[in-house]
Amino acid sequence: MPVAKAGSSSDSRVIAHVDLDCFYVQVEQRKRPELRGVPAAVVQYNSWKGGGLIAVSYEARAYGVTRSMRGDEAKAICPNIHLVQVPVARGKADLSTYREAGSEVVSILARRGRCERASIDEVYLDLTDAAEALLAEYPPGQLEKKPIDEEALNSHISGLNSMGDDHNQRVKEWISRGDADRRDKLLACGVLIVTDLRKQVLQDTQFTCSAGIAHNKMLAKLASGMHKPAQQTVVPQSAVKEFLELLPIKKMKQLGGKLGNQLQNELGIRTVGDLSKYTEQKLQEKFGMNNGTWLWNIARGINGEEVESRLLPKSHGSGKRFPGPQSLRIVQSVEHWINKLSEDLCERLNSDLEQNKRIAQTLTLHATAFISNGTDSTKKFPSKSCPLRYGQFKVQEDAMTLFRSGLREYLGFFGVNAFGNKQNEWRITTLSLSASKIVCIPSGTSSILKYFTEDSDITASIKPTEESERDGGSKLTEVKTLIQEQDACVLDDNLGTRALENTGEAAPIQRMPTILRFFSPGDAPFPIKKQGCFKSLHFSGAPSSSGLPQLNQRGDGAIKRSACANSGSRAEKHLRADEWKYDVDEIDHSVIDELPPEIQEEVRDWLHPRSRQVKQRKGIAAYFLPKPS
Ligand code: DCP
Repeated sequence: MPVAKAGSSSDSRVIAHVDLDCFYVQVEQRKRPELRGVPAAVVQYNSWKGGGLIAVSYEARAYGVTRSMRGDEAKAICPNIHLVQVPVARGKADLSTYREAGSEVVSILARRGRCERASIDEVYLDLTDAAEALLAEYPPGQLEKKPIDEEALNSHISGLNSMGDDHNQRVKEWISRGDADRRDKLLACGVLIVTDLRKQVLQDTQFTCSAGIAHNKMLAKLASGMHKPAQQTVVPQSAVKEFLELLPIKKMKQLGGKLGNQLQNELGIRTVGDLSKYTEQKLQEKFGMNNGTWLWNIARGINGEEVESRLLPKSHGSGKRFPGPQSLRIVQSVEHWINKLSEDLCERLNSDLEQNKRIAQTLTLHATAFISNGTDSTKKFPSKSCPLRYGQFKVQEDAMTLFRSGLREYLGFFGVNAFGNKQNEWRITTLSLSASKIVCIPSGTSSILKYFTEDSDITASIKPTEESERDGGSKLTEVKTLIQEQDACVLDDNLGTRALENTGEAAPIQRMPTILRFFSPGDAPFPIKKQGCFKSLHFSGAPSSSGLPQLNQRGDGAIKRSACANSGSRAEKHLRADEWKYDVDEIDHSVIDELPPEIQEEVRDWLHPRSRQVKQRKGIAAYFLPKPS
């Protein structure tokens, strides 16, 4: 749900959205330079009709090739197109090369400001500090004297009528105008900074990217898509109204779905200009206070959303599609693929743990399904979540429990018994697993780290509570045979990373392993003794710039969670204010006694940060930034 935030004072920020051009294609072009400058596309691991296209070069787009096509279709309209198959591992697309390439770019972009990795190939930057510093170097009347890079002169300035031969001259004048207001001057500095960054990305990685520069995230994102590839677009405050006027509301973030449909169907609103004609009160009456204010704001280009300090992905996901006749129809086939997805997911969780000292806390299973004889296609297979236990077999086991729980609920919509006679009526067409709620492990907790990397008996003893879930489950004696029968000609599809980002997570179905409760944000149940009984404490996520939980300034026992981010001064200023709160004295120490002996001491130390020397920790960027030469 959108959150209405005040936009006041946010219009002096300098925010950029950087998006790599036809990203997977560029990664393949770097591996095989002969693919540069020619029509090319990356296709899914799926040979049916030449495979589904997931990334298309701009040369191929000129022939009318689009992402929604299959390889054969693309060849029909562009016979000389080069189709490159996405790398494959475990019978499914392996996106690790693309993820790593994305990290290379992030490490460069993060050098100039707060950086939020928004997807595999998209980044938001808050360049306000850098722009202010640059502006300070050039006092009034001096900015025009700064030599301007040719690439910056190719920028598109929204609202500036600069068509024709004098484009670069007009842009130059706009950038160096002595009489511009401060906000425009800051944006002009943003133009110069983003130009430098894009050039650096190209030089170091061989990738081109496009960018949008504006006073907020929403406008920057919309702007980056205006001129592609390898271009940048600026939206000054004075041009916002015109910029948004004819924009279809469906292009706005969060209006692509239900709320957007409601606006269209119930009020006949097609464009942002249409939306801006409604008063805030009217929108609040129709859509509630929060949504109403948010809609009123976005219609005016007001968006107070901060750029979060995050260089690493928010979640990990692994998924696969089973289209048409390849749909899965027996539990054993589902289990086979869940095991594959779990392997993939665990590999990434382990590497995140090793490299970045981060752990994920929630495992979610998503699936799409249909009932072969069913008529009601509106019923969706429910996504199911539970606390994530580290170790491949545990993930496999928990994912199967989630699947059975989801299947039972899904079939319940149709009055079908999940594991009864009619079990063959269901079909699964996509399966995916995601690991989310990722937090950093406090620095210095090396034995906690070990606990997560090993398949410890302690976690093995914490089994999902819904034993009954297993009753109708897998009796896997002949799995391989069954799989061969059913999935011999499975066509593989890469689900894409985006699909896994926003999950509607259901409530946990099991009690949290004790150790996980130490790391759990949200409403995790942390048992404390209170008048002889247990009560739950509310933890809410609060990144801090240090690697350790700390007492707050008031010394009242509030703890701040460690941030997985670089700790620049501005980044610190914008950390969220909510905190993990507990009263140290109220914690039941028997909880600690449950932990493996080697970590008990560390956890005790952690719970009493006052007695602990808080180590200065390097920002997470240190994991990415190139070593000084
Ligand atoms: N991707 C995917 N499945 C999708 C959409 C995208 O696997 N349904 C992958 C391939 C893309 C990458 O994500 O290369 C980035 O997606 P974008 O939407 O940013 O598209 P591109 O970078 O390919 O092209 P553009 O230059 O239009 O941004």
